[in-house]
Amino acid sequence: MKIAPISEELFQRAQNSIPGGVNSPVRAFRAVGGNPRFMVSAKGPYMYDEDGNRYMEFINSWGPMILGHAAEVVQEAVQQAIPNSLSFGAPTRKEIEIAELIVDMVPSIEKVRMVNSGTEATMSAVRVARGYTGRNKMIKFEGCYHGHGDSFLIAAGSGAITLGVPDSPGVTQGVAADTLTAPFNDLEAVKTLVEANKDQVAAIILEPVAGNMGLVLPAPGFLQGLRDLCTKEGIVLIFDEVMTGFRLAPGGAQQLFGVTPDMTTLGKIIGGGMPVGAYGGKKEIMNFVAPAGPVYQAGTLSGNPIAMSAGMAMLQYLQSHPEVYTTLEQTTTNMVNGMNQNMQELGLNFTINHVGSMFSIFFTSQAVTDFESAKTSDTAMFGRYFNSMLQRGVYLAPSQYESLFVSTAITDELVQEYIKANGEALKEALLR
Ligand code: KE4
Repeated sequence: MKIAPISEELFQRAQNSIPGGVNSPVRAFRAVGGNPRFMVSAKGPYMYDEDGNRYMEFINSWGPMILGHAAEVVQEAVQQAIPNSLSFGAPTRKEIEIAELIVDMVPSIEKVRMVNSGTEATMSAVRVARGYTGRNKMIKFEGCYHGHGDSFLIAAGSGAITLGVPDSPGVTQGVAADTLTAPFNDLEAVKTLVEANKDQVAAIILEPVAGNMGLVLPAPGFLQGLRDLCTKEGIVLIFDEVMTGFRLAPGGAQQLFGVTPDMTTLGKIIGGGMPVGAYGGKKEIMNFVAPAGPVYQAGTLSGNPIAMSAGMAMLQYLQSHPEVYTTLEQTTTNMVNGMNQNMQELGLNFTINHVGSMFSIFFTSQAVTDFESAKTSDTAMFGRYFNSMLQRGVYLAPSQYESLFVSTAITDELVQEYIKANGEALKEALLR
Protein backbone atom coordinates (compact mmCIF):
# COMPACT_ATOMS: atom_id res chain seq x y z
CA MET A 1 0.00 0.00 0.00
CA LYS A 2 1.65 3.25 -1.09
CA ILE A 3 0.90 5.83 1.56
CA ALA A 4 2.06 9.38 1.14
CA PRO A 5 1.85 11.33 4.41
CA ILE A 6 4.41 13.92 3.36
CA SER A 7 2.53 14.60 0.11
CA GLU A 8 -0.70 14.89 2.10
CA GLU A 9 0.89 17.45 4.41
CA LEU A 10 2.45 19.38 1.52
CA PHE A 11 -0.87 19.47 -0.33
CA GLN A 12 -2.64 20.98 2.69
CA ARG A 13 0.15 23.54 3.07
CA ALA A 14 0.24 24.34 -0.68
CA GLN A 15 -3.42 25.36 -0.66
CA ASN A 16 -2.62 28.29 1.65
CA SER A 17 -0.45 29.99 -0.96
CA ILE A 18 -1.31 28.42 -4.36
CA PRO A 19 -4.87 28.28 -5.82
CA GLY A 20 -6.00 24.68 -5.32
CA GLY A 21 -2.46 23.83 -4.20
CA VAL A 22 -1.22 23.33 -7.75
CA ASN A 23 0.09 25.42 -10.62
CA SER A 24 -2.05 23.65 -13.18
CA PRO A 25 -5.56 22.35 -12.37
CA VAL A 26 -5.36 18.82 -13.74
CA ARG A 27 -2.52 18.04 -11.29
CA ALA A 28 -4.89 18.34 -8.33
CA PHE A 29 -6.43 14.86 -8.80
CA ARG A 30 -9.93 16.41 -8.63
CA ALA A 31 -11.18 14.07 -11.35
CA VAL A 32 -9.95 10.88 -9.69
CA GLY A 33 -10.19 11.53 -5.96
CA GLY A 34 -7.39 11.47 -3.45
CA ASN A 35 -4.57 13.95 -3.16
CA PRO A 36 -1.68 14.52 -5.55
CA ARG A 37 1.76 13.13 -4.95
CA PHE A 38 4.52 15.74 -4.64
CA MET A 39 7.49 14.64 -6.71
CA VAL A 40 11.14 15.19 -5.86
CA SER A 41 12.97 13.57 -8.76
CA ALA A 42 12.63 11.46 -11.88
CA LYS A 43 14.97 9.34 -13.98
CA GLY A 44 14.18 7.24 -17.05
CA PRO A 45 10.76 5.58 -16.59
CA TYR A 46 10.40 6.49 -12.93
CA MET A 47 9.26 9.40 -10.76
CA TYR A 48 9.94 9.51 -7.01
CA ASP A 49 7.66 11.28 -4.53
CA GLU A 50 8.40 12.98 -1.22
CA ASP A 51 7.53 9.78 0.66
CA GLY A 52 10.08 7.73 -1.25
CA ASN A 53 7.48 5.96 -3.41
CA ARG A 54 8.61 5.07 -6.94
CA TYR A 55 6.22 5.24 -9.88
CA MET A 56 6.58 3.92 -13.40
CA GLU A 57 5.02 6.83 -15.21
CA PHE A 58 3.07 7.49 -18.39
CA ILE A 59 2.54 11.23 -18.22
CA ASN A 60 6.06 12.16 -19.39
CA SER A 61 5.42 15.68 -18.02
CA TRP A 62 2.33 15.67 -20.34
CA GLY A 63 4.45 14.80 -23.35
CA PRO A 64 7.99 16.27 -23.28
CA MET A 65 9.86 13.30 -21.76
CA ILE A 66 9.74 11.08 -24.86
CA LEU A 67 13.29 9.84 -24.05
CA GLY A 68 12.41 9.23 -20.41
CA HIS A 69 13.22 11.59 -17.54
CA ALA A 70 16.60 13.35 -17.25
CA ALA A 71 17.75 12.08 -20.64
CA GLU A 72 21.55 12.48 -20.77
CA VAL A 73 21.53 14.25 -24.12
CA VAL A 74 19.25 17.01 -22.80
CA GLN A 75 20.81 17.24 -19.33
CA GLU A 76 24.29 17.71 -20.76
CA ALA A 77 23.16 20.42 -23.17
CA VAL A 78 21.55 22.39 -20.34
CA GLN A 79 24.56 21.94 -18.03
CA GLN A 80 26.85 23.30 -20.76
CA ALA A 81 24.60 26.34 -21.32
CA ILE A 82 24.08 27.38 -17.70
CA PRO A 83 27.51 29.00 -17.04
CA ASN A 84 26.86 31.44 -19.93
CA SER A 85 23.93 33.08 -18.07
CA LEU A 86 20.30 32.08 -18.27
CA SER A 87 18.91 34.81 -20.51
CA PHE A 88 20.07 37.76 -22.57
CA GLY A 89 16.92 39.28 -24.07
CA ALA A 90 18.97 39.60 -27.23
CA PRO A 91 19.16 37.39 -30.34
CA THR A 92 21.46 34.35 -30.30
CA ARG A 93 22.87 31.91 -32.86
CA LYS A 94 21.11 29.04 -31.12
CA GLU A 95 17.68 30.50 -31.96
CA ILE A 96 18.57 30.44 -35.65
CA GLU A 97 19.84 26.89 -35.40
CA ILE A 98 16.68 25.54 -33.74
CA ALA A 99 14.45 27.50 -36.14
CA GLU A 100 16.31 25.97 -39.11
CA LEU A 101 15.97 22.52 -37.55
CA ILE A 102 12.19 22.97 -37.06
CA VAL A 103 11.81 24.21 -40.63
CA ASP A 104 13.69 21.09 -41.73
CA MET A 105 11.59 18.69 -39.61
CA VAL A 106 8.01 20.04 -39.84
CA PRO A 107 6.50 19.93 -43.37
CA SER A 108 4.28 23.04 -43.02
CA ILE A 109 6.81 25.34 -41.40
CA GLU A 110 8.80 27.79 -43.52
CA LYS A 111 9.23 30.35 -40.70
CA VAL A 112 8.77 29.91 -36.95
CA ARG A 113 8.52 32.11 -33.85
CA MET A 114 9.53 30.77 -30.42
CA VAL A 115 7.31 31.48 -27.40
CA ASN A 116 7.14 30.06 -23.85
CA SER A 117 4.12 27.74 -23.82
CA GLY A 118 1.61 25.98 -25.99
CA THR A 119 -1.01 28.52 -24.94
CA GLU A 120 1.14 31.38 -26.21
CA ALA A 121 1.66 29.49 -29.45
CA THR A 122 -2.04 28.94 -30.16
CA MET A 123 -3.11 32.43 -29.05
CA SER A 124 -0.48 33.94 -31.34
CA ALA A 125 -1.24 31.69 -34.30
CA VAL A 126 -4.95 32.60 -34.28
CA ARG A 127 -4.14 36.31 -33.95
CA VAL A 128 -1.82 36.06 -36.96
CA ALA A 129 -4.48 34.16 -38.94
CA ARG A 130 -6.98 36.93 -38.14
CA GLY A 131 -4.48 39.62 -39.12
CA TYR A 132 -3.55 37.81 -42.34
CA THR A 133 -7.15 37.18 -43.48
CA GLY A 134 -8.79 40.29 -42.00
CA ARG A 135 -11.51 37.97 -40.66
CA ASN A 136 -12.64 37.53 -37.02
CA LYS A 137 -14.15 34.09 -36.47
CA MET A 138 -12.39 30.86 -35.55
CA ILE A 139 -13.67 27.28 -35.65
CA LYS A 140 -12.48 24.81 -33.01
CA PHE A 141 -13.71 21.34 -32.08
CA GLU A 142 -15.57 20.19 -28.98
CA GLY A 143 -13.18 18.44 -26.62
CA CYS A 144 -10.06 19.86 -28.23
CA TYR A 145 -7.86 21.89 -25.90
CA HIS A 146 -5.53 24.59 -27.15
CA GLY A 147 -4.39 26.09 -23.85
CA HIS A 148 -6.15 28.64 -21.68
CA GLY A 149 -6.44 31.57 -24.11
CA ASP A 150 -9.90 33.16 -23.88
CA SER A 151 -10.88 32.19 -27.45
CA PHE A 152 -10.25 28.53 -26.74
CA LEU A 153 -12.12 28.06 -23.45
CA ILE A 154 -15.30 27.22 -25.30
CA ALA A 155 -16.20 23.52 -25.18
CA ALA A 156 -12.56 22.98 -24.29
CA GLY A 157 -10.95 19.68 -23.40
CA SER A 158 -8.31 18.58 -20.88
CA GLY A 159 -8.58 20.26 -17.48
CA ALA A 160 -11.58 22.31 -18.57
CA ILE A 161 -13.65 19.11 -18.93
CA THR A 162 -12.26 17.81 -15.68
CA LEU A 163 -13.34 20.96 -13.89
CA GLY A 164 -16.78 20.68 -15.47
CA VAL A 165 -16.62 24.34 -16.54
CA PRO A 166 -16.29 24.03 -20.30
CA ASP A 167 -17.12 27.74 -20.71
CA SER A 168 -14.86 29.32 -18.10
CA PRO A 169 -16.03 32.45 -16.22
CA GLY A 170 -14.02 35.46 -17.35
CA VAL A 171 -14.44 34.69 -21.05
CA THR A 172 -16.54 37.55 -22.43
CA GLN A 173 -19.54 37.09 -24.68
CA GLY A 174 -17.70 39.13 -27.27
CA VAL A 175 -14.82 36.68 -27.37
CA ALA A 176 -17.13 33.66 -27.28
CA ALA A 177 -19.12 35.04 -30.22
CA ASP A 178 -16.07 34.74 -32.47
CA THR A 179 -15.42 31.11 -31.52
CA LEU A 180 -17.52 28.56 -33.38
CA THR A 181 -17.43 24.89 -32.42
CA ALA A 182 -18.13 21.64 -34.23
CA PRO A 183 -17.95 18.00 -33.19
CA PHE A 184 -14.53 16.42 -33.89
CA ASN A 185 -14.56 14.28 -37.07
CA ASP A 186 -17.77 15.95 -38.33
CA LEU A 187 -16.73 17.51 -41.65
CA GLU A 188 -20.31 18.31 -42.67
CA ALA A 189 -20.85 20.33 -39.49
CA VAL A 190 -17.76 22.38 -40.35
CA LYS A 191 -18.98 22.98 -43.90
CA THR A 192 -22.31 24.18 -42.50
CA LEU A 193 -20.55 26.58 -40.11
CA VAL A 194 -18.38 27.94 -42.93
CA GLU A 195 -21.42 28.45 -45.19
CA ALA A 196 -23.32 30.20 -42.40
CA ASN A 197 -20.33 32.49 -41.74
CA LYS A 198 -19.24 33.06 -45.33
CA ASP A 199 -15.95 34.95 -45.63
CA GLN A 200 -15.89 35.52 -41.84
CA VAL A 201 -13.82 32.53 -40.71
CA ALA A 202 -10.13 33.32 -40.30
CA ALA A 203 -8.97 29.94 -39.04
CA ILE A 204 -9.90 26.38 -38.29
CA ILE A 205 -7.75 25.04 -35.45
CA LEU A 206 -7.61 21.44 -34.30
CA GLU A 207 -5.46 18.82 -32.72
CA PRO A 208 -4.89 16.57 -35.79
CA VAL A 209 -4.94 13.70 -33.30
CA ALA A 210 -7.03 14.84 -30.33
CA GLY A 211 -5.33 14.16 -27.00
CA ASN A 212 -7.39 16.28 -24.63
CA MET A 213 -10.65 14.38 -24.52
CA GLY A 214 -8.61 11.24 -24.18
CA LEU A 215 -6.99 10.07 -27.42
CA VAL A 216 -9.24 10.37 -30.49
CA LEU A 217 -7.95 9.72 -33.99
CA PRO A 218 -9.05 11.64 -37.09
CA ALA A 219 -11.58 9.68 -39.15
CA PRO A 220 -10.38 8.70 -42.64
CA GLY A 221 -10.65 11.76 -44.90
CA PHE A 222 -11.36 14.22 -42.06
CA LEU A 223 -8.00 16.03 -42.13
CA GLN A 224 -7.85 16.11 -45.94
CA GLY A 225 -11.46 17.32 -46.03
CA LEU A 226 -10.55 20.23 -43.76
CA ARG A 227 -7.48 20.93 -45.88
CA ASP A 228 -9.55 21.09 -49.08
CA LEU A 229 -12.26 23.23 -47.43
CA CYS A 230 -9.70 25.73 -46.09
CA THR A 231 -7.96 25.96 -49.46
CA LYS A 232 -11.31 26.60 -51.21
CA GLU A 233 -12.52 29.19 -48.67
CA GLY A 234 -9.26 31.03 -47.95
CA ILE A 235 -9.31 29.88 -44.31
CA VAL A 236 -6.03 29.32 -42.42
CA LEU A 237 -5.79 25.68 -41.34
CA ILE A 238 -3.92 25.43 -38.04
CA PHE A 239 -2.74 22.08 -36.68
CA ASP A 240 -2.21 22.35 -32.96
CA GLU A 241 0.65 19.85 -32.59
CA VAL A 242 1.68 20.92 -29.11
CA MET A 243 1.07 17.31 -28.04
CA THR A 244 1.62 15.38 -31.31
CA GLY A 245 4.56 17.40 -32.64
CA PHE A 246 7.80 15.36 -32.62
CA ARG A 247 5.76 12.73 -30.69
CA LEU A 248 4.02 10.80 -33.50
CA ALA A 249 6.80 11.28 -36.06
CA PRO A 250 9.74 13.68 -36.49
CA GLY A 251 7.32 15.87 -38.49
CA GLY A 252 4.37 15.19 -36.18
CA ALA A 253 0.86 14.15 -37.14
CA GLN A 254 1.02 16.15 -40.38
CA GLN A 255 3.86 13.89 -41.51
CA LEU A 256 2.15 10.73 -40.24
CA PHE A 257 -1.17 11.50 -41.97
CA GLY A 258 0.27 13.33 -44.99
CA VAL A 259 -1.87 16.47 -44.62
CA THR A 260 -0.12 19.85 -44.55
CA PRO A 261 -1.73 22.73 -42.61
CA ASP A 262 -1.03 26.43 -43.22
CA MET A 263 0.24 26.92 -39.67
CA THR A 264 1.39 24.65 -36.87
CA THR A 265 1.66 25.23 -33.14
CA LEU A 266 4.21 23.34 -31.07
CA GLY A 267 5.14 22.82 -27.43
CA LYS A 268 6.15 20.13 -24.91
CA ILE A 269 8.83 18.01 -26.66
CA ILE A 270 10.22 21.09 -28.45
CA GLY A 271 11.59 22.27 -25.09
CA GLY A 272 12.75 18.90 -23.79
CA GLY A 273 11.01 19.76 -20.50
CA MET A 274 11.85 23.47 -20.50
CA PRO A 275 9.09 26.08 -21.07
CA VAL A 276 9.02 26.39 -24.86
CA GLY A 277 6.25 26.81 -27.42
CA ALA A 278 6.41 27.81 -31.05
CA TYR A 279 4.16 28.68 -33.96
CA GLY A 280 5.07 28.66 -37.62
CA GLY A 281 3.83 28.16 -41.13
CA LYS A 282 3.98 29.55 -44.65
CA LYS A 283 6.33 32.52 -45.15
CA GLU A 284 3.52 34.66 -46.57
CA ILE A 285 1.58 34.23 -43.32
CA MET A 286 4.49 34.38 -40.86
CA ASN A 287 5.78 37.58 -42.48
CA PHE A 288 2.73 39.26 -40.92
CA VAL A 289 4.34 38.78 -37.48
CA ALA A 290 6.04 41.81 -35.89
CA PRO A 291 8.54 43.21 -36.54
CA ALA A 292 8.36 41.83 -40.10
CA GLY A 293 4.65 42.64 -40.28
CA PRO A 294 1.82 44.35 -38.36
CA VAL A 295 0.60 41.54 -36.07
CA TYR A 296 2.14 42.12 -32.67
CA GLN A 297 3.50 39.29 -30.50
CA ALA A 298 6.41 39.38 -28.06
CA GLY A 299 8.01 37.62 -25.08
CA THR A 300 10.78 38.46 -22.63
CA LEU A 301 12.08 34.91 -22.37
CA SER A 302 11.17 33.72 -25.85
CA GLY A 303 14.11 31.78 -27.31
CA ASN A 304 16.12 31.95 -24.08
CA PRO A 305 19.43 30.13 -24.35
CA ILE A 306 18.78 27.43 -21.72
CA ALA A 307 15.44 26.39 -23.20
CA MET A 308 16.88 26.49 -26.71
CA SER A 309 19.77 24.28 -25.61
CA ALA A 310 17.38 21.71 -24.16
CA GLY A 311 15.06 21.82 -27.15
CA MET A 312 17.88 21.68 -29.68
CA ALA A 313 19.41 18.62 -28.04
CA MET A 314 16.03 16.88 -27.95
CA LEU A 315 15.10 17.65 -31.56
CA GLN A 316 18.55 16.83 -32.93
CA TYR A 317 18.40 13.45 -31.18
CA LEU A 318 14.93 12.67 -32.54
CA GLN A 319 15.87 13.73 -36.06
CA SER A 320 19.00 11.58 -36.07
CA HIS A 321 17.34 8.57 -34.38
CA PRO A 322 14.08 7.98 -36.34
CA GLU A 323 14.13 4.40 -35.05
CA VAL A 324 12.79 5.85 -31.78
CA TYR A 325 9.35 6.05 -33.40
CA THR A 326 9.19 2.43 -34.50
CA THR A 327 10.41 1.32 -31.09
CA LEU A 328 7.77 3.42 -29.33
CA GLU A 329 5.04 2.15 -31.66
CA GLN A 330 6.00 -1.47 -30.89
CA THR A 331 6.25 -0.91 -27.13
CA THR A 332 2.86 0.78 -27.03
CA THR A 333 1.28 -1.90 -29.23
CA ASN A 334 2.58 -4.55 -26.81
CA MET A 335 0.98 -2.64 -23.92
CA VAL A 336 -2.32 -2.33 -25.76
CA ASN A 337 -2.33 -6.02 -26.69
CA GLY A 338 -1.69 -6.92 -23.04
CA MET A 339 -4.53 -4.68 -21.87
CA ASN A 340 -6.92 -6.15 -24.41
CA GLN A 341 -5.91 -9.61 -23.23
CA ASN A 342 -6.64 -8.60 -19.63
CA MET A 343 -10.04 -7.23 -20.59
CA GLN A 344 -10.91 -10.36 -22.54
CA GLU A 345 -10.14 -12.47 -19.47
CA LEU A 346 -12.32 -10.18 -17.34
CA GLY A 347 -15.15 -10.09 -19.85
CA LEU A 348 -14.67 -6.36 -20.44
CA ASN A 349 -14.72 -4.52 -23.76
CA PHE A 350 -13.61 -1.01 -22.87
CA THR A 351 -12.30 1.06 -25.79
CA ILE A 352 -8.58 1.63 -26.24
CA ASN A 353 -7.50 4.27 -28.77
CA HIS A 354 -3.84 4.16 -29.77
CA VAL A 355 -1.49 5.81 -32.23
CA GLY A 356 2.32 5.75 -32.03
CA SER A 357 3.35 6.26 -28.40
CA MET A 358 0.00 7.71 -27.28
CA PHE A 359 -3.00 5.78 -25.97
CA SER A 360 -6.13 6.06 -23.81
CA ILE A 361 -8.41 3.51 -22.17
CA PHE A 362 -11.99 4.78 -22.22
CA PHE A 363 -14.21 3.13 -19.64
CA THR A 364 -16.98 2.70 -22.19
CA SER A 365 -17.72 -0.02 -24.71
CA GLN A 366 -18.68 2.57 -27.34
CA ALA A 367 -16.27 3.52 -30.09
CA VAL A 368 -14.79 6.89 -29.08
CA THR A 369 -14.62 9.19 -32.09
CA ASP A 370 -15.54 12.57 -30.59
CA PHE A 371 -16.30 14.43 -27.33
CA GLU A 372 -19.84 13.09 -26.96
CA SER A 373 -18.76 9.45 -27.25
CA ALA A 374 -15.79 10.09 -24.93
CA LYS A 375 -18.24 11.37 -22.32
CA THR A 376 -20.03 8.01 -22.21
CA SER A 377 -17.06 6.80 -20.16
CA ASP A 378 -17.60 5.77 -16.54
CA THR A 379 -15.37 8.38 -14.89
CA ALA A 380 -16.04 7.00 -11.39
CA MET A 381 -14.68 3.62 -12.45
CA PHE A 382 -11.75 5.40 -14.12
CA GLY A 383 -11.03 7.11 -10.79
CA ARG A 384 -10.97 3.76 -8.98
CA TYR A 385 -8.74 2.30 -11.68
CA PHE A 386 -6.38 5.29 -11.52
CA ASN A 387 -5.96 4.96 -7.75
CA SER A 388 -5.50 1.20 -7.96
CA MET A 389 -2.70 1.71 -10.47
CA LEU A 390 -1.18 4.42 -8.28
CA GLN A 391 -1.13 2.00 -5.36
CA ARG A 392 0.71 -0.44 -7.61
CA GLY A 393 3.33 2.14 -8.46
CA VAL A 394 2.01 3.09 -11.88
CA TYR A 395 1.38 6.81 -12.39
CA LEU A 396 -1.23 7.68 -15.03
CA ALA A 397 -2.84 10.93 -16.12
CA PRO A 398 -5.32 11.81 -13.33
CA SER A 399 -8.29 12.19 -15.69
CA GLN A 400 -10.23 10.06 -18.15
CA TYR A 401 -9.94 12.95 -20.60
CA GLU A 402 -6.17 12.84 -21.09
CA SER A 403 -3.83 10.77 -23.21
CA LEU A 404 -1.02 8.62 -21.91
CA PHE A 405 2.49 8.82 -23.30
CA VAL A 406 5.11 6.08 -23.62
CA SER A 407 8.81 6.92 -23.46
CA THR A 408 11.82 5.01 -24.78
CA ALA A 409 12.65 4.23 -21.13
CA ILE A 410 9.79 1.70 -21.00
CA THR A 411 11.50 -1.66 -21.55
CA ASP A 412 9.88 -4.98 -22.45
CA GLU A 413 10.22 -5.98 -18.80
CA LEU A 414 8.38 -2.84 -17.68
CA VAL A 415 5.67 -3.52 -20.27
CA GLN A 416 5.03 -6.84 -18.54
CA GLU A 417 4.95 -5.14 -15.13
CA TYR A 418 2.49 -2.58 -16.51
CA ILE A 419 0.22 -5.26 -17.99
CA LYS A 420 0.19 -7.19 -14.70
CA ALA A 421 -0.76 -4.04 -12.74
CA ASN A 422 -3.40 -3.14 -15.34
CA GLY A 423 -5.10 -6.53 -14.98
CA GLU A 424 -5.16 -6.33 -11.18
CA ALA A 425 -6.35 -2.72 -11.15
CA LEU A 426 -9.14 -3.38 -13.66
CA LYS A 427 -10.36 -6.25 -11.50
CA GLU A 428 -10.21 -4.09 -8.38
CA ALA A 429 -11.96 -1.17 -10.07
CA LEU A 430 -14.82 -3.47 -11.08
CA LEU A 431 -15.36 -4.70 -7.53
CA ARG A 432 -15.86 -1.43 -5.66
P1 KE4 B 1 0.57 24.78 -22.39
O1 KE4 B 1 0.11 26.23 -22.35
O2 KE4 B 1 0.00 23.98 -21.22
O3 KE4 B 1 2.07 24.64 -22.54
O4 KE4 B 1 -0.01 24.13 -23.72
C1 KE4 B 1 -1.40 24.22 -23.95
C2 KE4 B 1 -1.80 23.14 -24.93
C3 KE4 B 1 -2.08 23.50 -26.23
N1 KE4 B 1 -2.42 22.58 -27.16
C4 KE4 B 1 -2.52 21.26 -26.83
C5 KE4 B 1 -2.90 20.28 -27.89
C6 KE4 B 1 -2.24 20.84 -25.51
O5 KE4 B 1 -2.33 19.53 -25.20
C7 KE4 B 1 -1.88 21.79 -24.53
C8 KE4 B 1 -1.60 21.41 -23.10
N2 KE4 B 1 -1.87 20.08 -22.74
C9 KE4 B 1 -2.22 19.82 -21.35
C10 KE4 B 1 -2.44 18.31 -21.21
N3 KE4 B 1 -3.70 17.93 -21.67
C11 KE4 B 1 -1.21 20.35 -20.40
C12 KE4 B 1 -1.35 19.83 -18.98
C13 KE4 B 1 -1.84 20.90 -18.05
O6 KE4 B 1 -2.75 21.69 -18.42
O7 KE4 B 1 -1.30 20.94 -16.92
